[in-house]
Amino acid sequence: MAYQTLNIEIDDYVALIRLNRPEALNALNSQLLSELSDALQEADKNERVRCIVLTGSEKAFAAGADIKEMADKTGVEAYMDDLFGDQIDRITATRKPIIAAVAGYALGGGCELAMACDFIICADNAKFGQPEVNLGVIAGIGGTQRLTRAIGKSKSMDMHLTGRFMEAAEAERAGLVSRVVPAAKLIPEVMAVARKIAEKSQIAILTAKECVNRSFETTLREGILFERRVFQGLFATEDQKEGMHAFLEKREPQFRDR
Ligand code: CO8
Repeated sequence: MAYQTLNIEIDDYVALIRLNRPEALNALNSQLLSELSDALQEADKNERVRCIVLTGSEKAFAAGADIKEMADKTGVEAYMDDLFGDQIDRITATRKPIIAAVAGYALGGGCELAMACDFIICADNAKFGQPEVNLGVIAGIGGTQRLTRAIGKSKSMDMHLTGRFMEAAEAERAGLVSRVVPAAKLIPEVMAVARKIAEKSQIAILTAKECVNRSFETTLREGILFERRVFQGLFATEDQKEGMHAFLEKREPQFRDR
């Protein structure tokens, strides 16, 4: 499908999705979010895709929700439209792994979108922030919840209440991002990580993602039980036999998603 606000390339079982509204620093409007949720659902169904990379431009991953589009909405319209609720739910329902490759600004909804991905690798010029308080609102697609889980209450409160920006080095120290790389190497480095993921047994990858995400939704006891059952279930796959026998035979595994 052709999209107006996204560019998509698929290569080596990795879909690289670029947000493409340079005139507004990739601000998230309803068209972009709707196209992105459609594109992710397509990628989930596409057998040529085993891992997804979501990125923006060198200057901005996304500078937040589109303020022009939202500015004059009434409270009733925001509520009745369930402003961005449905689209972000569809985005987070993606089953294949999504890596956010963040360069430049990831602000407001942009920071929240990056956090809705499975993990974030950022460039050394990245700047994260939840500056919605400066606009008289608060985060609206998970920022108060996901940022707090990622970096703890004190830093999350600091970000949400002051609206300050967090640079890449602090984001790595705080655990918001998994790695920081030089800006010029961001896409090649993230694509290499994505290709590594794409080489593994897909059932192991998909269930690992589901189990980690389950830890945010349930008690420790239930989460551990869920993981245990999934782990045990994987012994019914050919990929488990192949992975373990390849190790014992000192060769590379040939996973077949069975
Ligand atoms: N919405 C709409 N347009 C934007 C946005 C935005 N969020 N951010 C930048 N732009 C536009 C500017 O208006 C400007 O357009 P124009 O040239 O037509 O005037 C163009 O992008 C370039 O921006 P600047 O000239 O401002 O560029 P600078 O380099 O001077 O500054 C900044 C870059 C610091 C990123 C600055 O643009 C800025 O502060 N942007 C707004 C950041 C912000 O407040 N984000 C939060 C938005 S609210 C939000 O995200 C709510 C989340 C909850 C719902 C989420 C749903 C997706």
